[in-house]
Formats: sequence, C-alpha cells, structure tokens
Amino acid sequence: MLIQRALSRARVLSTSRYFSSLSSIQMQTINLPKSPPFSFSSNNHGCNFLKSKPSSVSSPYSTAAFSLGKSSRKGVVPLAALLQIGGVQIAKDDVVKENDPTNNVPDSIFAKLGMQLHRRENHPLGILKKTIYDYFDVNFPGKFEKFDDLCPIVTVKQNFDDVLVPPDHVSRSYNDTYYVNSDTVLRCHTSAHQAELFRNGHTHFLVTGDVYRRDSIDGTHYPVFHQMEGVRVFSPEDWSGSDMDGTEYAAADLKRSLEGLAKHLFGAVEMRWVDTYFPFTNPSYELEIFFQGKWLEVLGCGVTEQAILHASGRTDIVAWAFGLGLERLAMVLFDIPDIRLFWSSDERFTSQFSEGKLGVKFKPFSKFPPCYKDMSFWINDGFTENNLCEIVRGIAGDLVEEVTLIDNFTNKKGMTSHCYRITYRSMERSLTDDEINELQEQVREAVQNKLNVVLR
Ligand code: FA5
Ligand code: MG
Repeated sequence: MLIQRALSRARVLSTSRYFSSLSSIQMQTINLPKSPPFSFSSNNHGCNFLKSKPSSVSSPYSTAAFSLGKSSRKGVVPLAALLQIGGVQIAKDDVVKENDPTNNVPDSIFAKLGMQLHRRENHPLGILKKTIYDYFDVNFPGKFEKFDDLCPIVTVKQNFDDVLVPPDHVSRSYNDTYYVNSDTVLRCHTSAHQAELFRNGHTHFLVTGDVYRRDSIDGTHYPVFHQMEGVRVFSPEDWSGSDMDGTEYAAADLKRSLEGLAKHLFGAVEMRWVDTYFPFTNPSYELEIFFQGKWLEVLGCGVTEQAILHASGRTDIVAWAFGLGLERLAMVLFDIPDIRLFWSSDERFTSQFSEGKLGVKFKPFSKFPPCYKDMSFWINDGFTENNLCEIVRGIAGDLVEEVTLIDNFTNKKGMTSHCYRITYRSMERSLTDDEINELQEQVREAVQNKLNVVLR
C-alpha cells in the first residue's frame, strides 16, 4: 500500500499526460529579476456558449447571445437547479441528461459548475490568481486583459478543433472528458478560449477558470480543477531589431516571463525546462520546480501554432501561450496536503486564508483515520478506471480519498481480475463503521450494475 501510494503521488507530482508528452530534459541555471509591488484590475464577461444559432452580437461574451435551455424556458425550474455563470442562468437539465447517451455529466459535477473558487478573494486559489495578476500588471503595465468568468460549457470545436487537437486524441474520449452532448463539453483546459479571443483581436490576456476532466482519484486529482491561461502576441516590429526570428523571440520572451513569475511566487527556487509536445504549440515546454525533493510540473507552454493565428485572420504575428495548474501551485505555496480541501467550507480551513497573504502555511486542524475497503471483480472489455472512479465519487463524494489498483491478473481462461482499494477519509470528521459499510455496499452494487463487471 505504501508503495502504491508513493507511486501514485510521484506520478501526480511529475507530469500530467492529458495533453503533453515529454521528449527530453534541458537543465539550466536561472537568474531572475526581483519583482516590484502590486496592483490589480479585472474585467469579467458573460457566457456565450450553448448557443442555439450563431450569434450576431458584437461582443463574443455577450449574455444576449446565450440561448436558455428548455427548463429555463418553461420557467418552472426550482431555484437550486439553476446556476448563474457570467450573468447567465444555466439549468441543471441543460447540463445533466440522464437518459441521453451522448451526455456523461453526473450530478456531482453540476454541483461544482457555478462555484468559481478562483473568484473568492480569501480562497487560496483567489489569492494566487491575484498574485499572478500582480506580476503581469507590474511587468507589463496595462497590457494584460483578464477574463475569469468565461462559461465552462464550450463547444467541441472550441475545446479541441480550434486548438488543433487531432480527431483521435485521447483527451477527446468520453472516458476523459465530460460531454453535455456530442457537440458540447465542459472545458478540459482554458486553452478552449484562445482561438475566440485571438479572433476578437485580443493580444495580451489571462484566462482563469474551472476545468473538468474525468480522472483517477487521489490526493492531487479532482475532476474539477483550475487553470490560468496566458497569451501574448508579437508583431514583426517586436522582433525585427533582434537577431532572432519571431518564433525564437517569442520562445525567449516566454521563458523569461515565466521564470520571473515562478520567482515572484516561490522566491529563489530551482527550476528546469522540459521539452514536450502539445498539439497547439511548437516548440512546447513544461516548467518544473524542485519542491520537497521532487520535480513538480506546474505549467505547460509554448509558441502558438501558426494555424491557430491564421484562423484569426492574422498571418504576420507570433504568440506565446501557457496554461498553469492553480491547485498544483497553491498546494505548494500554502502547504495544502489534499486537493479536496480547496472545496471545503469548513471554517477551520477557510478562516486560515486571507486576501494578499500568499504562502501562509496551512495548519491541519486534524487528521482523521482512513478506512480501507477492497473490492475485486472480473472486468469486461469496456471497463475503465475513470468510470469506476466516477461511480465511487458519485456515491461517496469527498469522503473518498483515493482509489488504487492493488491487484491485477488474467487467468487461464483469459478473464482479467482487478482488485481496487478504496480509501475513505473525511477531511472534517471521523467516519463511523456503519457509514462506511453502507457507502461500500452502495458502491459494490452500482459498480456491478453500471459497469457490468462480476464481483468476486
Ligand atoms: C494543458 O491543459 C494545456 N492546455 C496547457 C497549455 C496551454 C500548453 C497553452 C501550451 C499552451 P496539461 O494537461 O499539461 O496542459 O495541464 C496544464 C497544467 O494543469 C499542468 O501543468 C498541471 O499544473 C495542471 N494539471 C493538469 N492535470 C491536473 C490535475 N488532474 N489536477 C491538478 N492539476 C492538473
Ligand atoms: Mg502536462
């Protein structure tokens, strides 16, 4: 078990494979300027997604372009089933459609849709967002526009096609992404907004938002997390005086800017650039920070593929882009040990953070004992771990800490058995045996019925 835990944690702390794949590592020593003090501004825009027909409204984020779902039109939706995002109401049955095979959004995900943790001033994610804004405001005064209220419900075109994600890319599968219907998804990265912002003429911008991925369960994976996208466009006059071409110039500026950001957040840290692949950038890199004895991947970035810029009608520009994981950074900066805590409304958690105070170390208020339950079954061809995790999360919610494959074998008849260990632990209280047994019974039943596996 200890080895399993260590392995799964090492996997998380090194690299997410969702979009990127590593090729080589370049180490370098990094010298950084000290960051000046702080200013802050923000602008918000409403949703324009789930549109029933193309919008003729000039602002791409105009709420007027939004077509309300069927339940909203009926006008009989209970209040609790309505969300307000970017000034627009979204009804639960716009997003969760139980009998629609093209929809895989569970209730538990709908419940997270309007939370916008990154917009809470005294929340670790809000504090971090503001500190990053500060860095860009100080180093590029008046340049970067901020968007932190763009609707997370986007088209497949925005999420994948517009950023050149190939048709057969794993991230497009129903196993990895939440689909509202075959044309609409919950964004799985903030890059989903890049192309539209380029098309509308924006040249320096930061997009912060909640992103959604079907995934495994452990202390650093949650089906909803937060990213910040940064983009900067260059014109020929920017690089003409240098001895570099546009791509080289943008790559150098990108690395310099992000090294400065890392220094601003972490102080003097050891970091390294890792060459990688993203469909939307070339060259592409990941930045890793050496933290508590491990290399931690904190962001992906690169020089934007020309095809994305051409689609916006400009052929003479280059751009850099990055996408960073806010929870990853916040866990390090605030010493937050479990990703579920970001969602806690327990005052013993929330009262520890306040605006402007970056890096105040979280003091765990208690550590409750875990309870382990093992479950073995014969899998079938369609079985995936993500489907299993979704069922467990749907039943146990934030009481599940980790789901780990602890045994896996195929018998002479070619049948494959998996044994999973489910770790139950509340962040806030002790769980009773009865409560856990009841949850585990429900999980066993649901796994059998919904995944068509044979329990052993
Ligand atoms: C992306 O999502 C790219 N869109 C980033 C990008 C943008 C690259 C623009 C180039 C240009 P990736 O899947 O690696 O890439 O995720 C980016 C960051 O999000 C990671 O470096 C990590 O910090 C964070 N992240 C990824 N998966 C998780 C997860 N399951 N839990 C918490 N943070 C995660
Ligand atoms: Mg990655």
